[in-house]
Amino acid sequence: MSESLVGRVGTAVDRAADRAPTAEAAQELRALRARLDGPLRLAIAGRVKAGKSTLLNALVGENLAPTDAGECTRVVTWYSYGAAPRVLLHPLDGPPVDRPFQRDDGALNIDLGGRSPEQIDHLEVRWPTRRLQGLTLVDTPGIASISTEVSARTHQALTGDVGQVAVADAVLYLLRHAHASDMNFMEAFRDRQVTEGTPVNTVGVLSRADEIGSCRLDSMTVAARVAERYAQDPRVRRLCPTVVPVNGLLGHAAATLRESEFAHLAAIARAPQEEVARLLLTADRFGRNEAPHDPGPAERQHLLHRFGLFGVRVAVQLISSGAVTDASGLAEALRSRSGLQELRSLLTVQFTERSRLLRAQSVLAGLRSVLHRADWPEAADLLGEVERLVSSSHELEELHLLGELRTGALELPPDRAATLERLFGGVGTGAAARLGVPDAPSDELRQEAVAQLDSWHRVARHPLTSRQVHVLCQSAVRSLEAMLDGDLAPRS
Ligand SMILES: Nc1nc2c(ncn2[C@@H]2O[C@H](COP(=O)(O)OP(=O)(O)OP(=O)(O)O)[C@@H](O)[C@H]2O)c(=O)[nH]1
Ligand SMILES: [Mg+2]
Repeated sequence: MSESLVGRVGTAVDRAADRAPTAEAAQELRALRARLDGPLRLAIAGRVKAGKSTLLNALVGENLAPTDAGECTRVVTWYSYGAAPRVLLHPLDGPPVDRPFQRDDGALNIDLGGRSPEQIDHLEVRWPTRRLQGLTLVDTPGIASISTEVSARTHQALTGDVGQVAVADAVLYLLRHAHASDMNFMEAFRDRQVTEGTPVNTVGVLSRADEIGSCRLDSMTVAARVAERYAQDPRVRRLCPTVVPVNGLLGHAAATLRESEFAHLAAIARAPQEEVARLLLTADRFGRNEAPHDPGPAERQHLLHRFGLFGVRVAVQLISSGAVTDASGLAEALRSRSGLQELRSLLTVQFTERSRLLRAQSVLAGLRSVLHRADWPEAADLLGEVERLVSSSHELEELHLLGELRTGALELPPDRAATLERLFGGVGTGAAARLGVPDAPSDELRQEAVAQLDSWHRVARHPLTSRQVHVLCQSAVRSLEAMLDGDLAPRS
C-alpha cells in the first residue's frame, strides 16, 4: 500500500529538485530524496540520566554508546549501519570529518579533536551490525531544565528548528518514575517546545524499571502497573499513549553476558542461603562487603554495574533454584525479564511496519518547509501538488486519525475507539491485526471485512450519527475497501 505513496512523494521531491532556484535548495531536496529510501530514524529521548544510551546499547546488542560521563554524552549521535566501523563528526560549520575512536571497556571513546559539544551538530557512528540495518538510532543528550546549546540541538533532532524538518521519524521517549519529590517530571511534557512528537510516532518507555519496586524480585510487575497508570494520564497520553516498562541495563547485560560473569553469579548462588540473603540486602552491602572472597568486592562491584541490584538478585535466584544452568540459559532468562522483547515487538508494530509511511511523512514535512522558505516562482504550484497528494492519501489520513484516537481528541465510546484504532493499523498493519481476527484463514478474513464494512455503512446511514462519527465511518469504509482490494483480493 505505502509503495504508491512513497513513489508519489519521491516524484514530488524530484520535481521540486529539478526546479530549485538555488544549489542549496537542490541539495536539501536531494538529501530528502535519499531519506525517503533510507533507514527509519528513531531517536531516543528523555531527561538526563533516564537510561537512554544504555537502552540504545541494549537494542543494538553491543556496548557502543558511552554512558554515565564524558562529553560525548552531550552530543547527538547517530548509530547507523556501515560495512566497516567509522565515525564522522558533523561540525556546525563545515563538512563532516572522519574522527579516530577507541573502545574503552566496549563503549566508544571518540576523539572530538578539541571541538566542544557546542560546536558539533552531530556525530555519526557507522557500525557493521544487522540490528542497524534499516534502522538508524539517534542517541540524544538529556533534556535539561535550562535551555543550553546542547538541549537546543536535542530539540532540533526531535522536532526540527523553525523552518527545518526533524532529524527523527519516530521517537522513543524515556520517562523515569516520578518520585513524590520530583514533581518537575512532567515539565518536559508541558513544554511543547521541547517535543512536538505525535502519538503515532512516539512510544513511551518507563525506564530503569527495576528501580521502581526497590529492586525486589517483583519489580517489573510493579513497573508494569505504573506504566499503565502513566499511559492513562492525559498529559502523557497527548505525547505517547503507549508506555512500556523496560530495564535497559538488564537487557544490555543479557545481550552481552560473559562466561566469567555467569561463573561469579553461580559462585554466589552456591553460598549458604542466609549468607546470600544478607549479602543481597542492599547494593551497598553487596558491593562493599569484604567477604566472601570469591567473588571479591571488585567483581561484585562489576556485577552491580552491569546488572544492577535487581539483575543480580534475579540471576542468583535463577541459578540457585536450578532454573538455569549455564550462561546462555541465564542470558535468555534475563532478556525475558528485561522487558526488551516487549519493547522490540512494540517497535515493530508501531514503527518498522510503517517505516515507509513515517519516512514519507517526514519527507513531506521537509518538502513543505523548503517550498515555504524558498523564494521561487513555482513554489506555490509545487505546494499545491503536495497538498493534493496529502489530502488524497488514505494512508496519511489513517495515520492522522490514529493520532487523534490515541490522544482521546475524538469523543467516542471506548469500544468503538478501540475498533477504529485497530482498523487504522494501531496494533499491526496486516489485515488480520486490523480486523481483530488473528490467525484466521483468508476466506474468514474476507467475510469479517465484508461484515465490518456493512456495519460501518449502517452506522454512517443512521440518522443520529454525528458529523464527526460520519467522517470516521467514511475512513473506516475506505480502510476496509482498500483491504478487500489489496491484501484480501482473491489471488489470480
Ligand atoms: N538499575 C538500572 N540502572 C540503569 C538502567 N539504565 C541505565 N542505568 C544506569 O543509569 C545511569 C545513566 O545511564 P545512561 O544510559 O548513561 O543514561 P542517559 O539517559 O544516556 O544519560 P545522559 O546521556 O547523561 O542524559 C548509568 O549509571 C546506568 O548504568 C536500568 O534500566 N536500570
Ligand atoms: Mg546518554
